[in-house]
Amino acid sequence: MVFILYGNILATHYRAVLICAAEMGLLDTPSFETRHVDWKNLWAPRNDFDYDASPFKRIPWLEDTEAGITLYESRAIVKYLAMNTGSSLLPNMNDPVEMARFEVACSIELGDFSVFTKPLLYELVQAPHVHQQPTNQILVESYKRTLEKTFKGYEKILSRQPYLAGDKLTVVDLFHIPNAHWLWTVGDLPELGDGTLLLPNQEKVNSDGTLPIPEEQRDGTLPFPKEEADGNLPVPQGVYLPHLQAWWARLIQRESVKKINAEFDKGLKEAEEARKNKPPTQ
Ligand SMILES: N[C@@H](CCC(=O)N[C@@H](CS)C(=O)NCC(=O)O)C(=O)O
Repeated sequence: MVFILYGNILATHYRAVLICAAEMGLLDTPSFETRHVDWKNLWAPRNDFDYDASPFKRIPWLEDTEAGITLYESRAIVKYLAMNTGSSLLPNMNDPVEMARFEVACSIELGDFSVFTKPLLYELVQAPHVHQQPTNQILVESYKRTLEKTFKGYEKILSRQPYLAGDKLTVVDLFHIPNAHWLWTVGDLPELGDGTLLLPNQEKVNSDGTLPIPEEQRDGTLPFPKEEADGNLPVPQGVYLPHLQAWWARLIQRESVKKINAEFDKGLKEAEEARKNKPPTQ
């Protein structure tokens, strides 16, 4: 069987599939190939685009040459690859409780996380740097405020279990990485930590990998940034969400994640060089 994945390393959804494929041990095997898609092919008004492969003219899409099918939608692609490879990154499909917990996690990833991080990334990165449009600060503030609430919910979940669907890593944890990583590296997701990859003090970690609940939170409340004297909420520097930050540190340090994120960093630098060297348009 050969899977051919079409995309571009700068595309967050393509990167999510690559990270999961790396975790499944598919990379650098004869069963897995990638094909670069230039943004021009997506954005230019061309009629020769293969809409059967990707009806919304977006990346990624996947061809399975053996089954003779083409799939789009990154999350569906990942689940398809995981089923085909018997990956442990999926729950046990015959266990209704495991499946339900996994579905809950998939639902919050899409409905509470990606739906806000994707447009936030657009406002902070793509609008100013790719489309030469001003960043809409009102939208930025509103996405960030909603994400603060999302991350407080994540903190509660992750204080009970090490991963979003339960005790083990699943694809849904990995789906978060591209958007979160890009925003975090540009400094706009302080909830994930200060960038120094704080790993929890090993002796303080519970045997199941979770962090103990700190003394001051035993009453079940979460510390919330207090209002500044001028009535504004402070920039959430040093936000104390230790279980969320430990989860993030665990994810970001996985070999597969480091490898694909390094390819992304390289792709970003190359794109920046190409932009600088482009002759100015008349
Ligand atoms: N829901 C889709 C979203 C795919 C998507 O938005 N891809 C972006 C790149 S990350 C794209 O192709 N953008 C080009 C465009 O919309 O013109 C998925 O999960 O695959």
